Amino acid sequence: MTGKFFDRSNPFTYVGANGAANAGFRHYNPDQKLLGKRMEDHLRFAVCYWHNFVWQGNDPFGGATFERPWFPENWSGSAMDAAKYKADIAFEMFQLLGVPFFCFHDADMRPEGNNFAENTSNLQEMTDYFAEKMEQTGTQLLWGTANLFSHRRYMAGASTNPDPEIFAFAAATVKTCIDATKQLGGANYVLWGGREGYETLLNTAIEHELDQMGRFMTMVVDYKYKIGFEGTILIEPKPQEPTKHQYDFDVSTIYGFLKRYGLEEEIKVNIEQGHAILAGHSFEHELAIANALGIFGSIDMNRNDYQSGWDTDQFPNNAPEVTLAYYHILSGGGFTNGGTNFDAKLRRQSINPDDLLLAHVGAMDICARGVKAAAAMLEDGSLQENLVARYAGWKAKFGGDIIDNRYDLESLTAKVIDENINPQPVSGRQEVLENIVSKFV
Ligand code: XLS
Ligand code: NI
Ligand code: NI
Repeated sequence: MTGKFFDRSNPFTYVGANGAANAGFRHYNPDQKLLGKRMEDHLRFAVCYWHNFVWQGNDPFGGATFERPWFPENWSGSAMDAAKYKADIAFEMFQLLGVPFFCFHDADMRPEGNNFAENTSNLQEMTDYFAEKMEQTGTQLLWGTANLFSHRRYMAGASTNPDPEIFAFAAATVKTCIDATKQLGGANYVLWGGREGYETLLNTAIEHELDQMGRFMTMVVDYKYKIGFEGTILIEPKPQEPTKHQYDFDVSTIYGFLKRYGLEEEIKVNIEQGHAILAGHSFEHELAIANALGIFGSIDMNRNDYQSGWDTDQFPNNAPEVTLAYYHILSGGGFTNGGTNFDAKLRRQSINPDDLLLAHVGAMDICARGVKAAAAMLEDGSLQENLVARYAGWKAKFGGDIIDNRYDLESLTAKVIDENINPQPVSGRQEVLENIVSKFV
């Protein structure tokens, strides 16, 4: 049931900054040290299973374009054998790319069963198969997740569904996926609320749905402790698509949700570049907010098409954007359990197997270029120094006293009058700071 899929057998290597495009990595040099840490350990790259090995190239106007041998219409054996062959190809790709991690949904790795029991036994068989492949190749799991949005049972949501039986089915499915993630030593478990939102308020009880989602998340956290899963639980914000209004709109909204349900110490965020844009933010805005609120976890490094506005999940290729993202990640101390997942898919005309590989090579390289620039910006320290100088008043006695609650409105008013306080504006120096960034990108 095999047959060669990729035309290559040697992994891509670092070819240096003068190497030809598509010959290998021009920036990604795993062992190179940045800020005292290996580049590979800063970036913690992961390849996603779904867009690479499951998505067939459909768009709203056309069907499959990719014709992979493991797709049902091209496969003559059993669905389980197709899933195993697909896994063989996936792990071959992880090795050719030299990525340390991958990510999966249950629905990506196992054939869909006719009921919950079949789904679970299919998942278990594939989890055991993945465990063997991971053992053989050394590839690790960044995160696992459950697909609670594709099947029609979830059309009105999973944990926020009006039907408690669907809530139960979703909860049971997540339990099996956390079990699989734990078995495979996953560093995180992700919850993306694909259909946790609504299409119309005419049929939606928002407060009820939020309470259901809070209950669901609490069950997930309780179960994590019960089984001793050591990974981090992450929620992935996205404002819309597929539902018109999604509850996990952005990082700030998620923080409010976590606070309301007492989960802010338990759950962090997996921030996707394209979702940040869809929410009307920049990626670095979302990263900076997550750092400020103490809930930064991991990233999905895939971008949108800026003209169409859709979540097109394209591979990253914008050096300044990627640099600013890693600048905020490194400023916050870098990844711990998290990493850089490419939740990215090819354009549907890119049908050659080699396109899959080279898309990732380019994406890894642009991230390496970004993280090198970000590390250089931190080492240079000018931006940091500017920040310290800008807020210096708050470190001095007067600012410190305000923060320490030594003043109220009346005593501040008295001080302004007594000391004739008449502050003068100072420059924000935005262009000067942008010029500093340009020096490194
Ligand atoms: C979809 C999301 C999804 C999550 C995992 O827009 O990005 O792919 O990352 O369910
Ligand atoms: Ni997405
Ligand atoms: Ni994503």
